[in-house]
Amino acid sequence: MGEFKRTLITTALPYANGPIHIGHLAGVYVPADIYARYLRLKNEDVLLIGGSDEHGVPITLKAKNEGITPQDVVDKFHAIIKKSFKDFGISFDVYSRTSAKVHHETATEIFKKLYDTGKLVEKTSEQYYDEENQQFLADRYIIGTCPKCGFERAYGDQCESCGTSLSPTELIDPTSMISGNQPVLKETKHWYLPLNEYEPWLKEWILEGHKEWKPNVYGQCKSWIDSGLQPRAVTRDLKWGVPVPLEEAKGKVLYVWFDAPIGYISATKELFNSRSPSGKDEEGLWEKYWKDPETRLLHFIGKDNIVFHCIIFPTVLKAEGTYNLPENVPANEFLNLENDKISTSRNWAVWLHEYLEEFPGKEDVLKYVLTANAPETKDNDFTWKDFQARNNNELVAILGNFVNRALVLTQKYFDGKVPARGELSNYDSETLAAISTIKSDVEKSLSSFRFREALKNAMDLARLGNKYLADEEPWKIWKTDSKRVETILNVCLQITANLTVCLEPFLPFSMEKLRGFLNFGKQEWSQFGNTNLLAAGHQMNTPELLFEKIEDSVIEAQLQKLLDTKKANELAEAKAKPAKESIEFEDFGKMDIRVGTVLEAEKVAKTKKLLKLKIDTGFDKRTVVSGIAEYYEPEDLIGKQVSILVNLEPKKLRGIESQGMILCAENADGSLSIVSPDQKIKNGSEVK
Ligand code: B3M
Ligand code: ZN
Repeated sequence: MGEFKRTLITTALPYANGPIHIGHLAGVYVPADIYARYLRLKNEDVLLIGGSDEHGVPITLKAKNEGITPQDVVDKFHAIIKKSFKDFGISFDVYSRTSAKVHHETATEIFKKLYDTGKLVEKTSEQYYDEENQQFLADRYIIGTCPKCGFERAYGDQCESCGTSLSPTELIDPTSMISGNQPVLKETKHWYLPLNEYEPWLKEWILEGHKEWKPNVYGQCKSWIDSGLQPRAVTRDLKWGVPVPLEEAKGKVLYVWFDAPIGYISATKELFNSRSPSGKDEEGLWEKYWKDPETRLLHFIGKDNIVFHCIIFPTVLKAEGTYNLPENVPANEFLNLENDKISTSRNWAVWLHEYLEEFPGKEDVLKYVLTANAPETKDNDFTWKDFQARNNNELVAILGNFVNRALVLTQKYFDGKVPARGELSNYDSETLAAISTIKSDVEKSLSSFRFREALKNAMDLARLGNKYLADEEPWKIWKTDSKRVETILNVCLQITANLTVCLEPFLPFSMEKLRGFLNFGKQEWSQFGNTNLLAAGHQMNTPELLFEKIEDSVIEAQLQKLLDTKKANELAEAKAKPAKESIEFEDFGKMDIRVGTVLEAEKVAKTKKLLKLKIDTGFDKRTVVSGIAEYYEPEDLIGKQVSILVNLEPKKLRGIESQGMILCAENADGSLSIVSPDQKIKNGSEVK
């Protein structure tokens, strides 16, 4: 590694407003984990840092929609995310969160230092303000008509229909999503990071100094810098976030993209606090990882985060003055799912916590597929068919098959004891020598963050073993030349032992299992290439299968699940539109809808959906059969006021005459919610 003594690996902090999906994994966490495990095997000093990003407008919007607090939202998802990472085996040294106290302190401190040393610029501008709720509106809180394409529900920062970036003042007919009113422009003061002043430095540091960065990363930086940098506000008029530590900034918080990357620093502090017996990192050990120039800083991120990690955060660190800058930012492109963009809101994803439940013990299979098909240089597609094929044709047929045959034959011929090698043929020697070649291939790929290629190179070791075994066919000569079989199996077992080192960063659960079969401890990377890892006479354990085939039915069930999602989305979309044609007022007037109170409620026998209700309509008491049994307990309905269509032709349902209909709203998932007046009202009152 040359000039560096240690490596600090950070992984993008996922927003705690949804669970983790395969796109996150393929883009960030799987490659970062492989890299961290690899360095650890090489005995290098390395930390893998992660945490949840718990601020920002999407989280406040979600909280508002669900009628809970932002803290509730992030508590829920932080727990789900943290657990799924742990179960999946992402080997974080720490997984923190940005609502933590240490983070608020750290972000505050860095802002203060920039402010105190005059690195920030103060500016007053006009921004949209909601007078009813007395608050400034974040860009995402404003919707209106897109000036470019005419889409009526464009957001203040972007039109999701045509993709144009917008500023809220460009929207036609802007509306506050909080009150539904038209917002007014009002002056507000914010603090800006003058990126423009850092342009010459950024040019030199990135465009001259980091030509080795991946072309997709370098290219994005270049186009940003070339199009001219503007000052960026680092504060916002919002309640949820890290409060701006200035008297004159009451009610303002730090911009989420200012505080989130600082989360990497806070998490490092949290790690060393927790490692100290006193609970406080008195020696300031964390600083070694952030400020010592002999530490190499790497940010693993997805492509949508490039500008923040390559331009904005480094500028913050540079302005602060005492921190290291990233050495590399190996950002990935996007992973699609079955030819469609992964989307949390449309539920178009393979969710990690669901995968772990549905495919127990198959963590490594997903890691393998996501690495083999990683979106390193361009967007890529995850398909369940490819998942199955890679499992069955590669993990089972190549790796599992080779290892299993080597181990089973050794059990059969030598009771599981490693046989000694006799004289080597040319082919034997070449095969053993190839192990070292493969090692240097894997190292070369990993050192330039080419994980797909590294995995392919690593799998070449299993291919090598498979071919060797198939060529030598020891089972054919066992009766005539058992000495030769000893040598062949010894070679196979040395390859197997080398596989446990070579594939450890990629398939950690499976390699642990394999070491169990071999009765063999975990080795350092330096042992990779050693052709005498297993001594003659070493007793191994009874092997089991390392991987198992995935049947068509399992894949079909996953495809069906996605199909169901598609259908549900289409249904929801269809329902969101004003579907029916317009009617005359008289048509509406024909319906006699009244407020009534439920007097009695009971399940209709032998049905799942039906409830029999007795309703007081103010002028009579009548029976109505309603299909709401899946959503309401009979006893909860008694005394509830409902809207009832009283002049509907009576109809017999399951032998009971239903005299009218209870009005319900239907949710996107088909569940029903009774429409009732929002205050007590006289029975018989007309709904109109
Ligand atoms: N939470 C955005 C994202 O998940 C953001 C990353 C923060 S990294 C400091 O894409
Ligand atoms: Zn548009």
